[in-house]
Amino acid sequence: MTDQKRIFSGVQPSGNLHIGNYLGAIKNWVKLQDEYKSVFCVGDLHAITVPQDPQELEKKTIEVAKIYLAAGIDPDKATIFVQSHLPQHSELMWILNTITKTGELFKMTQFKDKTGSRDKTSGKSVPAGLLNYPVLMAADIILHDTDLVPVGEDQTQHVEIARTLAKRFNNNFGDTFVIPEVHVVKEGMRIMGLDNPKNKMSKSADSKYNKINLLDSPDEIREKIKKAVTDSGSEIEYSDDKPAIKNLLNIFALVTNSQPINIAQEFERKGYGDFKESLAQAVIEFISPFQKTYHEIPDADVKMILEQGTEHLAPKAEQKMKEVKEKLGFVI
Ligand code: AQP
Repeated sequence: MTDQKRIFSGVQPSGNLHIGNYLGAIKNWVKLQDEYKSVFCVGDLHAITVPQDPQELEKKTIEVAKIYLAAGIDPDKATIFVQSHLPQHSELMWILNTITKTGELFKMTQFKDKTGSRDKTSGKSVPAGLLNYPVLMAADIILHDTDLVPVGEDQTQHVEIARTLAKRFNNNFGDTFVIPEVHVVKEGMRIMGLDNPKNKMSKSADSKYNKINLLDSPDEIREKIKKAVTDSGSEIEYSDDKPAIKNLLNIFALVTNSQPINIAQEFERKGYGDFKESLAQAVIEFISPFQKTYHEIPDADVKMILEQGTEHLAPKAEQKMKEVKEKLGFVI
């Protein structure tokens, strides 16, 4: 099917994947792989925008790919690869850097969040890679002629930059790139931190009580949900006035395939204790089959699938870069 649309997305191996990554992104990919030509990367180049332990990074890279497979990404339908295995990502990023305005990057919410406590005014302690992260993400997306980018709601701003840069390159040098669209599932929304419903659940959060990892044991899950912050009062209500309970209800609904309002009604007359116990049970039941599959997949199989993914994508990526260089006037 030559006119099948393409999707591209990825996760950075920058820590333990959590249910926010799954519910906001990976779950959606599993559905979309039947409908679209799908490419999913493990974003190791993105991960090093903040310091990583090299041994951990290697381990996490395989772990993330294994999580994709355990979650249901089928290598017969979708291509999985490691970002750094295709040098064209970094090469295109440099070229896109030259048509990106620094002002466009300084206003990115993720950049502001990740540099919040650092010395932004002089930029002394802010790695340039953190600022240029969206340019690399734009290169990832447009290198593969992506039509749709399925991401969590927190990443929509970055897809917008990818659109801007693809359009700008096309305007300056002639039609080269497909203009990608963002694809966000409403239900996946933004899963917030268990320790603070104002910030999203995040791999790099300081506290382990921020997130439920996909590979957490049942005891860890129970402990984290027990410690999750709640709102003032004791009512279980699905309301913006109760952001902590709203977040827990969203998670409950997503893992049980139901509506948050219905769950709130079910627990109307019960206390936080009962609610949290039931939520922990629901999360454990949701995660257990995934974990069983995960532990059955050998690392060697993952490595082979990643190698095949790179081989599959390389010829088209090389061709695209040749076109880009010709348009720029590079001697080929
Ligand atoms: N809390 C979240 N709720 C819904 N979706 C989320 N995603 C991340 N956090 C949530 C989605 O997961 C995909 C992969 O994210 P990423 O690894 O590229 O980086 P991220 O968005 O920066 O995720 P983290 O967990 O916060 O990682 P760190 O802490 O390393 O930066 C994306 O589609 C994202 O939308």
